[in-house]
Amino acid sequence: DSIVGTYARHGEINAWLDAVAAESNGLATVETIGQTYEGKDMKVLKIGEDGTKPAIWVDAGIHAREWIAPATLVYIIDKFLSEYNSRPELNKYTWYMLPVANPDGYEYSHTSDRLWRKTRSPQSRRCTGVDPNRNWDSHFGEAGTSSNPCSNVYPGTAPFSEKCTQNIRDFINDHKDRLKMYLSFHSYSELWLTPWGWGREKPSDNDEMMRVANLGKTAVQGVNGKSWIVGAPPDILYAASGGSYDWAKEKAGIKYAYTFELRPDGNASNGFVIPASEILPSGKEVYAAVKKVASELI
Ligand code: 0X9
Ligand code: ZN
Repeated sequence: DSIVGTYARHGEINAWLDAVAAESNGLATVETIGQTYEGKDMKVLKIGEDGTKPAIWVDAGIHAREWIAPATLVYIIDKFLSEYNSRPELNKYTWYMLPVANPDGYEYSHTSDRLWRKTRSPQSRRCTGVDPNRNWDSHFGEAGTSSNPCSNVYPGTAPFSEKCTQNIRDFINDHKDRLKMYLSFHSYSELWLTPWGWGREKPSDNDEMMRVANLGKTAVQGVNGKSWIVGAPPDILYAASGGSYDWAKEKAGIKYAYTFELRPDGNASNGFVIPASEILPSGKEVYAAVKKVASELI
């Protein structure tokens, strides 16, 4: 039975990726891009032929407690597998999907602490974990971080101190010539975050970043009426350095790099914990947006 629409465990998601790839008649394959600190396999689903087409990367679950993000990406993968061959905006790309980018933290949020955010590598005698969305080599350790290893925004001792960010970095670097877009799913607040996260400076192609983001926002709105806010983190949320999408654009040279903050909206208190009945509506609106923006990249 399918895990689509459920908050599945990491092992269930990995097993499901293997199963859907095996049943896909060669459309999809699984690549293990490495292991985590605790030895868990990080599995990427590749959809479409590898090595020729332009490519798009999508990850979810960099933050452990943001369960709607992996669940939304699982929904999207399921839709892709049935619609990829018939939709030109999908099949002109090869897609690389990583539903759980921080498996150690994700499992810990299931077994021990529902609101765990970070990785699970020991950092001091008392405290565990690095914020994997502060651990990338883009303005490392600047705004929105803390040097206290017990903090939820502790960036680590150096960029890419964490196995999970290293593995993603290495895969992306191996494919960066073909990667046109980098998407990262977080929660919550219903935001479409444009570069840069680290400060108020804007990229030279900011108008194009905003054009595509606003098309995505409109696509989201068309499904369930949700009105996402589009903008750069320092303008609409808070500045945060060492983030994955900033690295993807600045260092890997992937032009279109966005972070989504999924359901619920920013008025929710403890919006990390939302009912599983939100997964399908979230999946539908985000799938519509991903399809729309994929047709718009130049
Ligand atoms: O703080 C974060 O990492 C993200 N918000 S969350 O509530 N999901 O933790 C925002 C990240 C925006 N990206 C960068 N600032 N690089
Ligand atoms: Zn997050």
